Formats: sequence, C-alpha cells, structure tokens
Amino acid sequence: MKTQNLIALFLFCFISIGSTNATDKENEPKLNDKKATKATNALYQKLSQVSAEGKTIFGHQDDLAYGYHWWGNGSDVKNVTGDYPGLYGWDMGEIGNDKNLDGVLFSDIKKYIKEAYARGGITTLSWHMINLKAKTSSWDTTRVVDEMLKGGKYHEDFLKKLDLFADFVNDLEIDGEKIPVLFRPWHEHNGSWFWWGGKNVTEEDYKSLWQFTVKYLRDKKKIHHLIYVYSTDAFQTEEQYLERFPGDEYVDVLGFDDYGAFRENATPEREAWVINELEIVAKLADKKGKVCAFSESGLEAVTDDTFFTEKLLPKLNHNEWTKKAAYMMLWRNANYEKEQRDHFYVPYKGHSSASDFIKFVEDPSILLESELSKMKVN
Ligand code: BMA
Repeated sequence: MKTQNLIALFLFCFISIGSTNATDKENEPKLNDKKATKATNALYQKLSQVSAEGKTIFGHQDDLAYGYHWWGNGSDVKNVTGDYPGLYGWDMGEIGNDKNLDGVLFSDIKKYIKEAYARGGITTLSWHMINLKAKTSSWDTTRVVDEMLKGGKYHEDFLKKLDLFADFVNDLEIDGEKIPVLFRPWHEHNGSWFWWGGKNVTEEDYKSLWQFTVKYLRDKKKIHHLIYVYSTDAFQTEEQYLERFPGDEYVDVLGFDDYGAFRENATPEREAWVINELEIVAKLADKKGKVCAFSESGLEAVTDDTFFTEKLLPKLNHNEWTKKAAYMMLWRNANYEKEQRDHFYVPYKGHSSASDFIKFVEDPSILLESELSKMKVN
C-alpha cells in the first residue's frame, strides 16, 4: 500500500472511531435537569451502565431503620447476606411531623441516607402524602388534586409540603456535596387506591400535578440533585403505561410496581406480566434515552421458600430486555412487635427462604452495595 493510501486509511479509521464515540455519547441517557449536579449526573450514568451490562441493583425499603425482629440501626439484608442492599427506599409520608407514616424519625432517615451514601449506596424516596383536603392519608380518595393546583384552595398547603420536602433533600449533604436522590412521587397512579390515582383524578390534572412538582422543586427551589422516577402499577401495554405520562422532559427513569404477579393465587399468565412489563419499560427507555427500573415488588411474608430464585430472578434474567432494569426494590420488613402482622418482603435471619435469598443475591446479575460501590463508571 502506498504511503498516501496508508495515511488516508489511518485518517479514515481515526475519524470513524471518533464519530462512533461521539454518537455513543449522544445516545447515552441524559438527565432533564441541565443544572443537575456532577454527582447526580454520575449516578444517572452509573444506573445506565448497570442497565447496559444487564445487571440489577438490589433495593429494600426502610432497610436500615427496622426489621422483622428489631428497631433502629440494622439491616435484615445484611443479617442474611453479609452485605447491604445497593439501594434504599424511604418514604416522605407525614413530613412536617417528627416521624414518617411508618414511625421512622425523619432525622434518622437523613442519617441513614448519609451513612449509605458514604458506603456507595443509592437512595430513592417515595411519598405517601396525606390527602390535603381530608387531612388524612394517601389512601383517602377524596377528590383533591384539582384544588391543589394553582388557584386551588389547597395550593398553598401543597407548596408548604413541597417546601418541607425541599428542606429535607437540601439537608442531604456530605462535605458540601448534595447526595443525589431518585425521587418517585405520585406512584401507582394507574390504580385508584391513592388520591392521585385512577378515577380520583383526571388525566390532565395528574400530569399537571407531576409537572408542577418538578418545576417547583427544580426551577423555583433550585434543587438539582433529584432524578425523577415515573412509576405505574401493573400494566399490559405500552399505551397503558404511558396513559398519564407527564412528558419526556419531566421524567428520567421509567419504573413500575407489580405485586399482583407474585401473589400466591396469581396464574402463570398473570405472573408472566412482569416479563412483558420489564420488556416494555426497557424498550421505551431505549427509545427515549432514559433508564428503566422495577421500582417495587415482592411477595408478602415470603410464603414461598424458592420465591427469589424461581419466581423473581427468572423474570429479571428472562432476556436481553428484561435484564435492563437498573434496580429492583422489595418493600419494607415491618417490625412484628410494633405492627403485629407478617408484612415483610426480605427474609430475616432464620426465615425459611433465607438460603434462597442468598442464592439470589449471589447471582452475577444482582448487585449489593459493596459490589456496586466498586463499580467504575466509564
Ligand atoms: C404500604 C404498607 C403500609 C405502609 C405504606 C407506606 O405498602 O407497607 O403499611 O404504611 O406502604 O410505607
């Protein structure tokens, strides 16, 4: 080959490699908030990488605050597996009081979030906000969303709640750096059990509620360490999933909750919905340049000793699409003494499903905290 040809070939290769990289970067999921902090962008990138590698971060609600047999400082996940979950869920319900709706001090939640972050763990916040009209709980379906929007009787009360939330997340700081948070408000809205869901609100009002929440926190309160997670309950089609979607510019993570699929009486067809749900959110996330997740699930009281390896894991690892959920979170382990009920989703030490849970977390696709913290972001 002549020298000129060699140079031309070299230049061609150089330019094509360069442009491929540029395109790859362009296709990488990006946060909507252009002012998002460095740590927040880094977290989003990490989630996107976990997803691209077909791995899933394991999460647990209220993990560090209490467990089936104990209250205050601990972890049923660590007691059973020797490691902490990679992701921790907390709920903002009843913010303004000392304790949240499940009796955890907000000051403790802050402490747990900081401890987890220092170890490399991730935080997600949900919010079972009280019904501002009935002044009760999120399960009170008295119509209220229309009156919470601008001009409505409860708008000011709503702003006060958002201000309390803003103060809470602004306080999540270590060495002058804000701890990034996956914020998942107004979840399971395709069901009618919360005041913000289903027949208790119009499609338009739901979208306005969501958009207002984002705009107020991001633009008015100038909070730039939140990643917004949209999270429906069970669904069967992409159209159903997107029915009340507030818009690409208001959502960063596409999530969903599904408990029905794993209930003891669920048919094999119903169980298979999870595969379909995982595929739909993964394909949508791919199309929209976002991250996807299985934001809540589990089998209450883990009544099946092989639930984790025979029911849950095969869904997550079913195919290339289902593997893309960046994280999956199981719900809380209610303290038996306090609540007098078997309402737990992770085995406690000594529970008959503990060995199966250990096998589940040992699967190479499942990430607990220590593995997650060692992961380098490309
Ligand atoms: C529900 C139950 C309730 C709890 C609520 C908010 O699923 O666990 O007991 O109060 O979540 O955490």
